[in-house]
Amino acid sequence: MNARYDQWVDYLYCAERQHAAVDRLSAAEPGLTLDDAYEIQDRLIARRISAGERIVGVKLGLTSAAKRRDMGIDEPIYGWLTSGMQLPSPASVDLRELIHPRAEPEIVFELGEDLAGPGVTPLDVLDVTRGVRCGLEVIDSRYAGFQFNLVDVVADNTSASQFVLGSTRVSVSDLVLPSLRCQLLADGVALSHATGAAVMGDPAAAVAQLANFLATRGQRLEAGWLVLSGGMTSAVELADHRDVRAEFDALGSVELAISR
Ligand code: OOG
Ligand code: MG
Repeated sequence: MNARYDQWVDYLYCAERQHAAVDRLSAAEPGLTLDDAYEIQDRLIARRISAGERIVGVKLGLTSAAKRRDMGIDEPIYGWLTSGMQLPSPASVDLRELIHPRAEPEIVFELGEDLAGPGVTPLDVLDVTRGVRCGLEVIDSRYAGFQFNLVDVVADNTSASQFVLGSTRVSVSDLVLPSLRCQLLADGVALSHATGAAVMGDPAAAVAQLANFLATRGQRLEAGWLVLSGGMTSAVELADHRDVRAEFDALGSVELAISR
């Protein structure tokens, strides 16, 4: 299997570098398991690290009903964030360097201490959180038609492409995360809105589940890392717009300009 893992890593790495969509892994290899997919994901990130990037955090995916409905997958997933994915603010993305990008608003945790499962609770997450920011994640599935199953999307590092953070960091003691409101706008027009509760009832619960899941794979969240807790609303296709903006209660706003 090891040689085949590396073959799939090459396949997905090249698709990203060449911004060319590829067929789903599961079409060619229907026997791949979720464990295989996380192994491919780990090796994909190892490839980026040997090319000079470093891990800056973790992203959760499919933590809201809107995202699960849109993507047709009913369980949360996670992937890795690397230094090369973080955009300086004000951010802009160039459509010519991506495949079919979309953006989604997220609540982002900045961890002040390590956090290792099992048994991590939402309160433990709040205890180690240095602060929370708003963010926009740009996802860009490497699969044709932005269509995939659970195993495909996990192997593809959960469609991670780029992200940008808002400039305001707020202490968790000054926030009630489930009631934090956010609105997603494109070209100044409001598209959708949600509260933090859209993320598994409480984004801190989603992060706790992540820490516990990482523990089953011998991994932990580390001090200084960012955690993107998952898209709160449906994602918006960037090709249709000139800019996308997310406005949050208490956390300010974050914006992405789109060039082509
Ligand atoms: C999968 C990644 C989902 C989120 O926040 O739910 C994700 C996808 O939609 O392509 O990042
Ligand atoms: Mg996301």
